[in-house]
Amino acid sequence: MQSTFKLTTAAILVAASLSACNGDNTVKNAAKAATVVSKALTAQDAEKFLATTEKELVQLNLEGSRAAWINANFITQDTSALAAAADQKSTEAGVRFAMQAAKFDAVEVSADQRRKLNILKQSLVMPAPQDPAKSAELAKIGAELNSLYGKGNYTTKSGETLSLGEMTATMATSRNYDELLEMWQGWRTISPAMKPLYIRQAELGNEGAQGLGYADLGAMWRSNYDMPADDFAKELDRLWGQIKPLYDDLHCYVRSELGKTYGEDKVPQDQPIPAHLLGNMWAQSWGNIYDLVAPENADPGYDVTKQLASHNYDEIKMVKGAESFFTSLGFEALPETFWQRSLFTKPADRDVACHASAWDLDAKDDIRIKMCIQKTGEDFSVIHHELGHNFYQRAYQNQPVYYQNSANDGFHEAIGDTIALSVTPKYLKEIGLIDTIPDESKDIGLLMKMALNKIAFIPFGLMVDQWRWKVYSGEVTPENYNSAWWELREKYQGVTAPIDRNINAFDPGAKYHVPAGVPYSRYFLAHIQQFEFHRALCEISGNTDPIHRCSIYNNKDAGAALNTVLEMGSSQPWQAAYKVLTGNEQMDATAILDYFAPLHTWLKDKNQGKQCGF
Ligand code: X8Z
Ligand code: ZN
Repeated sequence: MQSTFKLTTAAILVAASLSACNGDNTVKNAAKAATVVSKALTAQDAEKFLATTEKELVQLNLEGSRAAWINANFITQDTSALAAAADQKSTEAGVRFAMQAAKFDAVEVSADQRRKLNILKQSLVMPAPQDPAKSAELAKIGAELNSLYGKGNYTTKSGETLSLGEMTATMATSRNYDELLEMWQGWRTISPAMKPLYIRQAELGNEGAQGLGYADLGAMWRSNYDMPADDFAKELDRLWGQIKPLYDDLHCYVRSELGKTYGEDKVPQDQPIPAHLLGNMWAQSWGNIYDLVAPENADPGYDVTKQLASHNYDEIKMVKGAESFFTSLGFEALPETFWQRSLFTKPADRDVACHASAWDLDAKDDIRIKMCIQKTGEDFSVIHHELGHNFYQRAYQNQPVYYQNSANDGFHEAIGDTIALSVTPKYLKEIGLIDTIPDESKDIGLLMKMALNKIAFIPFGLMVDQWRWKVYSGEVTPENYNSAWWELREKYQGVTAPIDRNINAFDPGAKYHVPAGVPYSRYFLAHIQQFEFHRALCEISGNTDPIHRCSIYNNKDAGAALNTVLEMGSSQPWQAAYKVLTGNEQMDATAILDYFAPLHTWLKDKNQGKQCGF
C-alpha cells in the first residue's frame, strides 16, 4: 500500500505500480520479446525511454503519495478506495516500466543507464500481474490490510476499548503477568481477519514477480542489494553469526532476571522467554524492562522519559529537539510546511495509521512525519529515526528520480538511528535535559539499556523476512503460517508464544510491516550499519571518548561527511557509498561488537554457572 512507498521512497514508488501489458506474461515470453525487440534498440532509445519515464514517475509519485497520505491520516472506506486506485495506477505503470526496461537487457548502454534500467526492473515492492483485474485486486487487498491494522484495537475483559498506543504503554510499564498477557493476546485479535487477504496478496505478488522474471517475490526483494540475491541471503547469515554470541549472552542474563521477577515456573530457565514479558508488543526491543535487569551499582541514574516530563517537553518540543541535532551538524532547518502538515499526535476523532513514518510528497521540500508521539525516551529516539528519513530525502532531491532513494534500504533506516546514538549523557547535559554526566563506572548500565534496544532487536530484524521469504517461495503454506512464524521466533530470538495459539491465529499480521507489505531486512541491516556509521563519524569528529560516550552534536565535519553520502542517493552501488563513510565496501558487525565489548565481558561473567541457550 502507499505508505509502503513512503517508507521506502520515490524510486521504489515508481516500481510499486503497474501497467496492463495484457496477454501472456510468463517470464519466458517476456524474455523472448525482450530479445527480439532488443536487436533494434540502442543506447539512444534507452536515453529517450528513461527521460520519458522519469517525467511519468514524478507525476505518479506525487499523485500516489497524496492519496496515500490522506488515506493514512483519515482511514475511511473512501480514502482507502482512492488510495487503492492510485496504487493500482502506479503499480501498473511500474510493471510496464520494468517490462520495457528489460527490453534493453542485451543493448549496450552506459553504466548510468544500466543502473537506472536495473532500478526500474527491481524495485517494485508488490508487483502486480499484468492483468488489470488482478492489479485492482492486489491494490484493494493492500488498502484493506493497512486499514485493518490502522483501525485495530481491543476491548478488554472489563469493557475498555484500547488502541495499540495504549496497549504499547502497558506492555512497557506493567509488571503484572496476566495484564501483560491480556494485552498481548488482545492485540493479536486484529489479525486473523487478515489471513485470507494475506494469502491472496502473496499469490498475486508472486505472480507479478514471476512475470518480471523472478522465481518469487522474496527473490525479487533480495535482488535489490547490488549483489546476487543468494549472496545477499548469505550475507545476512554471516552478519547474524557475528552477533549471535553476544545475543545469546544477553538472552541468558535477561531470562534469569525475568525468572527472578516472575518466577521460574513462568520463565523456565531452559526454554525460550514468553514473548509478553519483554516490554514490547512484539518482543522486538527490550529497553522498557531495563529496570528489571539493571546492573547493580551501575545504573546511570536518569530516565529520559522522566526528564522529558520534568522539563515540560510536549510532542512538538521533542521534534524540535531532534531537529536541532541535525541543524547542529550543518543541515538546514525543516521547512515551515513540515510543521504545518505533519501529524504529531493521535487524533481523538478518527482512525489514522499511527505507525511512525516519514514522507516526501513532492521530491522538492514537502517533507513530513506522521506519528502518534508518546512522550517517552523511546519515542524521542523514534523521532530522530524519522527525521533521518526526512533529511535523507531532502539531501538526494537533486538526483534524478531513479536515484532519489537511499544507497540500500538499510541506509534509509540507519541515518536517524545513527544520530540517536549520539544522544549520550554528555549531549543530554548540553541541551539541559540532565544535570550531571554519570560517572564511567555507570557505563555498564548505559550499555545494558542500549543493548536491550539494539542487540535484542537484531534476530527479530532477521526473522520477519526469513518468514516472508518462506511464504513467498511456497516452503511455508497457509496452514503453517503461524506455526512457522513461531518456529522462527524461537529459533532466532529464543522467545515463545505465552499461550497456545488458536488455529485461526495469524500473529505475523499483528506486526505492522506484514500487512503493510514493508520489507524488514532493512532494519536488520540498519542495526549493523548505524554502529559503523557512528564509529566513522566519531572518528571524523575527533572523538577521544569511548565510542558509546561519543556524540557528534555540533560537529560540522561529521555533518558534512554524512551529507556527502546522503546526497549520493542511490546513484552508486551501496558499497561505494559505504566506502565513502566507513572505508569499507562490506558490512561488518565489528563496530557494534566493539561498542558492546565491555558489556559482553560483564555478561559472560554474570552468566557463569547459568544454564544458557534455548
Ligand atoms: O518501522 C520502523 C520505523 C519506521 S520506518 C518506526 N521501525 C521498525 C519497527 O518499528 O518495527 C524502526 C525500527 C524497526
Ligand atoms: Zn524508518
